[in-house]
This record gives sequence, structure tokens and C-alpha cells, in this order.
Amino acid sequence: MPQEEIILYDLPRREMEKGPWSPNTLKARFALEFKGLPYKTVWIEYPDVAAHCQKIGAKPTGKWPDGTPLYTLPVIQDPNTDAVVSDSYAIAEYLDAHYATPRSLIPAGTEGLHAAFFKAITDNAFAKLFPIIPAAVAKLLNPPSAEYFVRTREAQFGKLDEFCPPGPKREQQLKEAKAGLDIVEGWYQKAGKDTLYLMGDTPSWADLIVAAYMVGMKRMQGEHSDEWKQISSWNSGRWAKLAEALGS
Ligand SMILES: N[C@@H](CCC(=O)N[C@@H](CS)C(=O)NCC(=O)O)C(=O)O
Repeated sequence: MPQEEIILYDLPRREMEKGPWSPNTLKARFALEFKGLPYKTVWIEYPDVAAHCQKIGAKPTGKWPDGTPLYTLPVIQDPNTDAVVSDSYAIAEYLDAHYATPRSLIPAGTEGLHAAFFKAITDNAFAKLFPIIPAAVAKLLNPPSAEYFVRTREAQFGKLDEFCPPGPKREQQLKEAKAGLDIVEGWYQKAGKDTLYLMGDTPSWADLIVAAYMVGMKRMQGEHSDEWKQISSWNSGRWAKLAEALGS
């Protein structure tokens, strides 16, 4: 068990009482909680992410369309080892490597299967849900982050209100996402008829990835939104149940 709290850098929102919203940072948060590791959150507004990452030595996780480095959250900083780790998946791998007990996120022997699952669920389902996200995020951020988010996302996707607006376009998008999640449900069914997790009775990183995405959807769209009402009813409520069981 580490002596000092691990720092999780996360993106704040206006109504903090409604909980952290970013599916990516939720993945890292749930991983820390799953392992029972002591941690604290430091909140960084979007326009400050790159400078902060550079300051603490966090690596970029991708590139902007013009080729410049893209710095993202989550990042963790571990004062016990001096490690600074960017990217939610790399964070899960780091936590397993440095804090093996009490349980593994990615049990030995499932590394390849976990990587394949992550790619497959992203392509089949998360990519289909993505278009409904930006307009919702723009509304929940504090003003400096909202301005940054709208400017950078509109440069990529055009006017956010026209990207996937409520109405026929959004309904079609949700239909495609449901078809993708039906495929994922088929994989879950293979684990057992009455089990909740991909490995049966034992939750793992795969389930945390799903739970983080679903808790994120619920918090970004709003608990009482039509979108979350639909998603939480799909596949006998599996996605809502995973969010409930593994989310916080
Ligand atoms: N592959 C990364 C993706 C993280 C990511 O895209 N984070 C977004 C917030 S959800 C971000 O920090 N974006 C920074 C920006 O747009 O400037 C991970 O899984 O951690």
C-alpha cells in the first residue's frame, strides 16, 4: 500500500455536486478505487491542461489535426515512485504493475484479450455514442473550459448544436449505438446467463471501461435525459447495472 496519496488530475464542471463527468478520467478514478489506493483529485480547467502536463512531465497522448502534441487528462502523479502517467489505459497498467494487491485490474494472461476488448467496444459502441457528447459537455463546463472546448471542437466537427441535434439524426445515432451494444451484450452473455461481468463473477478492467463510459454518459446527458433513459433501458439494463455496481 502506498504511503502517500496518488494525485489524479481531472476536469472540473460547473455543478461539482453532480460528480466527475469525463469517461476517460472516470476510468482512472474507478481503477484507483477498484485497487483501494489512497488518492486525491486536483482539478485542471481545459485551457490549462497542456501547460500543467508539461510542467509535471506528463507525456502527450496524441496529436491535434495540425500535428502539434495533444495533452489530455487523466494523468496520475504518484509521489511514492515519482511516476507521472498519462492515458487511462496506461494508468491501469501502471497501477497493476506497482500495486499488485489486493486484486488485478487486468488479470495475468488476459492482457491481449483486454486490449482486443477495448478496441472492439470502442469501434462497435463508444464511437457510435460519441456524436451526442460534445454539445452536452459544452453546457456543463465552467466558462474558461467551455470557451476552449467549443472553439477546439467546432474546428473539428463544425457547429456543436448541429453536429448531432435532438430529432431524427440523434435517434438514428442512438439506434446505431444500440446495435453496437447488442453485439457487446452477446459477448457478455458468453460469460454466463446471470452474471454481470465479462469474466463472470469477477469484475475487471474491461467492466470498469464500460462502467466509466456509462457513468460518464449519465452525467454528461443528465440522469433524467431522454438519452440516458434509453441507454439505461437497453440490454435488460446491463449498462446501468454496470454503472451502478462499479461507478461511485
Ligand atoms: N486516450 C486518452 C484520452 C483522454 C482524453 O481524450 N481526454 C480529454 C478529456 S475526456 C482531454 O483531456 N482533452 C484535452 C483537450 O481537448 O485539450 C485516455 O484514455 O486517457
